[in-house]
This record gives sequence, C-alpha cells and structure tokens, in this order.
Amino acid sequence: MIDVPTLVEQAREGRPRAVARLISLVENAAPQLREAMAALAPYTGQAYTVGLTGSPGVGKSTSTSALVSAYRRLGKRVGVLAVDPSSPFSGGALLGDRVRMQEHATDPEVFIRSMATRGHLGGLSWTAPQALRVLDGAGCEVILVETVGVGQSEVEVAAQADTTVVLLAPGMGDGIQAAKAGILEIGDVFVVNKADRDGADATARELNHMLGLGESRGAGDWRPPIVKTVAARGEGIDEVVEALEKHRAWLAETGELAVRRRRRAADEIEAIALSTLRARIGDLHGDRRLSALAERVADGTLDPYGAADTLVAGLTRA
Ligand SMILES: Nc1nc2c(ncn2[C@@H]2O[C@H](COP(=O)(O)OP(=O)(O)OP(=O)(O)O)[C@@H](O)[C@H]2O)c(=O)[nH]1
Ligand SMILES: [Mg+2]
Repeated sequence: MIDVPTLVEQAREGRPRAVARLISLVENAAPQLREAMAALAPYTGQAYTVGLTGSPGVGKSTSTSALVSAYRRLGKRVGVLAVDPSSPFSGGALLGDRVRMQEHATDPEVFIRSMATRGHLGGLSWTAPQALRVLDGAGCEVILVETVGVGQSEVEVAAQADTTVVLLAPGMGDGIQAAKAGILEIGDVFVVNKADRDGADATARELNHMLGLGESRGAGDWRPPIVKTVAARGEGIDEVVEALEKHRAWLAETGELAVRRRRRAADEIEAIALSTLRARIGDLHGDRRLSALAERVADGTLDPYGAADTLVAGLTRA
C-alpha cells in the first residue's frame, strides 16, 4: 500500500526515500501518480530548472556535479535529473554518472535521480516533467537536468528547462555538429568545456561567429554568453553560475519565464491527454466498437477518416 499524502509530506520535508518513491511512481506510471501530482501541485513552480545538453563525453556530468557543488556553497537545495532516453533500463549508461556524482551522495540537500524513458507511454515528454514536479515539490531550489545520448531527445529535455546550457569541447568539429542538431537555437548559455585542451579559444571564436550569423536581436533581447570551463577542475563554474543567474533575472524581468513555463505546461497537458487517449485506443483492440468500424472500412462502406472520427468521439465521451 502506498500512502500518497504521507509520501508527499515526507518529500516536502526533504526525505530522500520519499522523493525516490514518488519518482518511481512516475517511472512506473503507477495509478497513484494522479493523486501524488494533485498533492504536489500547490508546492510546485518554485524551482529554477537548468537543462544541460551537448555531445556525448563533452563533460555534462562533470559540469553538473561541479554546478551542484557551486549551488550547495550558496546554500541551495539541489535536484539532479539524469535522463537516458536511449535505454529502457534505469542504471546502465547512467552508472558512470552516479560515480561522478558520488561526492554528493551523502549530502541530504542534494537529490540525484536517473531515469530511463524509452518505451514509456508518451516517452520523454511525459515522464521528465513529472519527475521535475516531484523534485520541485520536494523543495529543490535549483534542478539540473542532464540527458545521456544525442539527437532530438536532448532538444526535448532542453525544452523542459527554464535555461538551457549547451556544452561544447575543443576539437570534434563541435560547432558544426551543434549547428546541424539545431542546438545553437536552444542555447541560452554556451559552455566551452575542456578549456585545458588545445583549441578552446578557436571553438569559442567559431561559436561566437556562428551565433552572430543568426543575429536579429533587439535591444532588450538575450545575448547568449560563452563561458570557458575546465569542469574536471571546477574552473569557470562560478562564471557559469553567474551567467545562469543573469539569464534567470532576464527571464523574470521580461516575462519570458512565465511564457516558457506556460508553454511547457501546455506540452505536458497534451502529452498526458495523448497517452490517455492512446491507452484507451490500445484497450479497444478486440473491442466491438473498433471491430465494427474495421469491418465497414474493410468492405468499403466507410472511409478510415470517418471511422477514426467516430472512434475518437466515442473515446472522449467515455
Ligand atoms: N581534459 C578535460 N577532461 C574533462 C573535463 N571535463 C570532463 N572531462 C572528462 O571527460 C570525460 C567525459 O565527461 P562526462 O562528464 O562523463 O561527459 P558527459 O557529457 O556527461 O558524457 P555522456 O553522459 O556520456 O554524454 C570524463 O573522462 C571526464 O573526466 C575537462 O574540463 N577537461
Ligand atoms: Mg553524462
């Protein structure tokens, strides 16, 4: 038996086990999730969410860990959500990240959770926001979201954040790769990590150039800063925090924060609605309503669009 009100109360007090169990409800799409989200709702909307994205091995986990340290020095309760969209298993690829996060493992004010999202109903767009809600409701003032893997899923996770940090490293032809992946558009803050290696200045210059090319900014618009770091040694991390705080202030002043959060809420509602509908349609296989429609489409007495309309209307009335 899961006692949801007690679980939520304990999570509010910052008890790690309660937070972990609530996130498990998300991962398992448990029936109690609805009640949990309703109970958490009044406490959400406080956390500042930062997404970290970039090619594999660029230093996302190392940077995340260094940022956790920096925010802890500022006395903030911090949440970390590491999302692995490529794997249906928790753990696995994230094991390395756990090792990198080890130094925070015993800090009661740091909540680290990794989750695998592949194969989930509704996928990333559904699970990550719910997990963020749990961390937010649990009083995390800052939440860092890191994705493992590349491609569209990274962009999706970035879209869950108030501020998106795009990491690059010297070499690897990163700038060009980034442009291809559409990652330049989503970056609010750019970090050139591994600045201890040759070519960091060249990468920063190239990036600066590429950001300038797409420029059509007005006076009050945000100009994404480029920060050089050696995350492995914690160098430049305070400057990243400074850039984040500036962006956060800009978001609040311009009203963009509310715009982004409303857009995310709309995406979230849509994802939940779609997965509800999908589940109902899934339940229909073998259902008389669907077989009756299928029969008519097969024998040409009804077109598939008309049949789908009838089906959808029936589902939403149910
Ligand atoms: N030289 C150098 N190495 C670094 C720096 N930051 C991280 N690394 C190393 O780069 C490797 C990858 O770092 P991670 O933090 O795991 O990178 P990641 O982006 O999280 O990798 P994935 O999660 O696999 O995509 C590790 O061996 C780090 O120790 C840095 O500033 N300089
Ligand atoms: Mg990582």
